[in-house]
Amino acid sequence: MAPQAQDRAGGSSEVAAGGDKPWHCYDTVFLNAKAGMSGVDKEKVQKVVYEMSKGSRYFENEQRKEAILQQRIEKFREQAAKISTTKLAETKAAVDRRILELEASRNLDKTWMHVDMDAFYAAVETVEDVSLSCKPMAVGGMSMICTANYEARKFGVRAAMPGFIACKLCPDLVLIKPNFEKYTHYSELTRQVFRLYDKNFIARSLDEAYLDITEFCRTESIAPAEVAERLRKDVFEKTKLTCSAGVAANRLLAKVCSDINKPNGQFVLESDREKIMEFVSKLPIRKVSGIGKVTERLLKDVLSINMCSDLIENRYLISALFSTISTDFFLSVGLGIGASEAPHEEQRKSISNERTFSPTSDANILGKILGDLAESLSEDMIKENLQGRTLTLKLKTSTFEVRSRAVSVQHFISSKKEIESLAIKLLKAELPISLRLLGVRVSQFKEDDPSQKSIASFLKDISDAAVKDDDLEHDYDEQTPYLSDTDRDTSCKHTADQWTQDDRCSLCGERISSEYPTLRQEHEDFHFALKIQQQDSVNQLEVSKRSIGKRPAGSKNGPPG
Ligand code: TTP
Ligand code: MG
Repeated sequence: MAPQAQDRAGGSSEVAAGGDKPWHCYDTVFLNAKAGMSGVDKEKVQKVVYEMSKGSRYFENEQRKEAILQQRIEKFREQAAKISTTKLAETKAAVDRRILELEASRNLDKTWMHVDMDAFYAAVETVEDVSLSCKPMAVGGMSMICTANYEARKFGVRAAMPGFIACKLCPDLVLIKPNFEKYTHYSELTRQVFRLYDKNFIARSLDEAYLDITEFCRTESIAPAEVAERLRKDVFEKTKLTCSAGVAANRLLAKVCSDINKPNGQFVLESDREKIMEFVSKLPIRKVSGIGKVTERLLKDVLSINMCSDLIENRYLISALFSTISTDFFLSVGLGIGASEAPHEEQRKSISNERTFSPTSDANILGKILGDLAESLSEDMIKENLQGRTLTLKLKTSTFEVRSRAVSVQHFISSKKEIESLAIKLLKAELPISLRLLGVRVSQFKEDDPSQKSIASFLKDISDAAVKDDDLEHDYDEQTPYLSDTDRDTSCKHTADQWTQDDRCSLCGERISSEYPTLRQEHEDFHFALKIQQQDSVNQLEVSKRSIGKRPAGSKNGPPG
């Protein structure tokens, strides 16, 4: 199937301006369709999402972000308008040379497979309770769901959507609390299979991995499509879970391919230059990992770049507008060359770690979280032999405002002590503050060339200096609000004693067992959801109550009476 055939809901650039349908202007991650959502009534979903979120802090934050993005688009437009034909002509020779270099680096001898589990968390829950198999179901809570099964996706329910909106879209939705231990266990089982095909496979998250199957195809004398069939069968036998696979000459394309025939399917893109060029000519830029909402909007709205091949058609303009490193990335995408093949692209620019938690302004708790983050970041850096000079602290306030604060030091750091002390200093300057997320990032590695600007820093340069929001830097995470890998593994690890001081909800007096700290978060989320829903009808309130009542066995707290 051609990638275009699967094109899903578009960004707000595609929607008409508000008018009597204000929801048309509200573009949020909840509207980005995932696999299994192509038949969804987008208009209906958009309206429900708009009606149920308007007035909330999340909604206000989305509007603020949209306004900032508009400003950036305008600045970018002005910048583009200033590019003279002389300037374009000047870039011509260098760009054409670069294209030749990139072409020369194209490697069609490798066969990469990207494997991605289908509706992973939901599928694991279903394996353990088959009665869920025919019901619309999502894993998560009233404030946020991690994923939904394909039955629920038909209603527009998707990952990162608040559970109370999902319940409105699909009143029979069953909500299951996440159990990360289970997902890690099943992930390990899938990895045991991956190892048989490529012992050096690259795990990207709990549910996806890249495998270099070149050697396997050669030694077993079988075609890539057959390897994909075999691997998917092996994964199923081991786990009773289905997965989808994409095969191509590089990782970038293999990832795009694994999504084409989801769920329980596969797509093989032949390692042939012409076939690849044809494929990218129909591939919307947003499908490429690394091109998020912001980059998409800049390229689409200002430069009318929609498909990956348009990046090549507009190569001189791109080169005049973007840094060398970003231009390289865009050209590689336009040529269907994996970033790893393009010289200089493999190098890692930063390493980070972040955690989401219940909003708190307790400086001791914030300090403790920073200590934990510094420790695991330091461990990762030591494992990867990285040392950096810049420490960035990311903060998300309880009102969803994202800020970042950075400090650069003379020497290179990697120890927990150094990271923690710099991060604490940055945090102290912000106190008092109520936060729901903290993150630490180290960059400016020893081997970095500071003259090379990343796309994020470029976009930052053209942005309003007064704007402190670092969302652009997290363009890749534009599927946010999202539990990053780190969050997924740790968000349930609040120690019970954080809550023992107060085991009654201050809002409704409900007793909350300190044995189940995550239930407290759920409970608080429920109040948050109720607050937003007060603007809606009583019926909607009933829907939420029914849904929260569907907690799995073992949950001790029901909805407040
Ligand atoms: P995905 O592979 O993006 O989604 P999925 O496996 O549930 O569905 P499919 O691949 O069939 O489209 O993510 C893998 C898991 O990561 C998912 O099961 C739950 C978790 N996750 C979150 O916690 N938050 C998110 O926003 C997303 C997208 C995923
Ligand atoms: Mg998946």
